[in-house]
Amino acid sequence: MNLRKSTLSRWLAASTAALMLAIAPAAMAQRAGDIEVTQAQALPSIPGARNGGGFLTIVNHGNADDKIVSAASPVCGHVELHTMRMENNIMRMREVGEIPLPAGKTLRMQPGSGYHLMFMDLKEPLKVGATVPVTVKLAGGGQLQLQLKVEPRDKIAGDSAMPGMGMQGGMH
Ligand SMILES: [Cu+2]
Repeated sequence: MNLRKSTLSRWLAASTAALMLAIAPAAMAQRAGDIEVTQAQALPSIPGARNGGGFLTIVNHGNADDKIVSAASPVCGHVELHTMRMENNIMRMREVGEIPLPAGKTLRMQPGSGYHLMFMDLKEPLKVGATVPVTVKLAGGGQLQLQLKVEPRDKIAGDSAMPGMGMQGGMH
């Protein structure tokens, strides 16, 4: 009896440890060194569109500048680093080689202007409620394994964004 009991409890302890090991890397990967992702979201793709947008809120807790140098995801052919701005009243996106993460600053990617991740050649549409696994590589050597939540536009970077701000560029 004693033997069976201790075998069972040992098995339970072992499988609990295995489960925790399986969960821990995903949870901890939101942070790599001084770089912490506090929000990871994507917009639902427009019907028929082959591209989609991803938006991160990233805090650089450190004293040294860092930058995003590349990103990848299994949901699409490849991920580009983009910036968006108004040029002669037309919204233009262009690819950039890197996205800067200045020391001590928070980068809040938002639809309508500035930096975003662009999912090129989506394998299937991005729908609200889905998650998009994305690996982000940093110049400092860090790597983030993220799960971007597909959410409606008004929920993106919404925790401290001011109402109406960030959308105005797209209205004119
Ligand atoms: Cu883009």
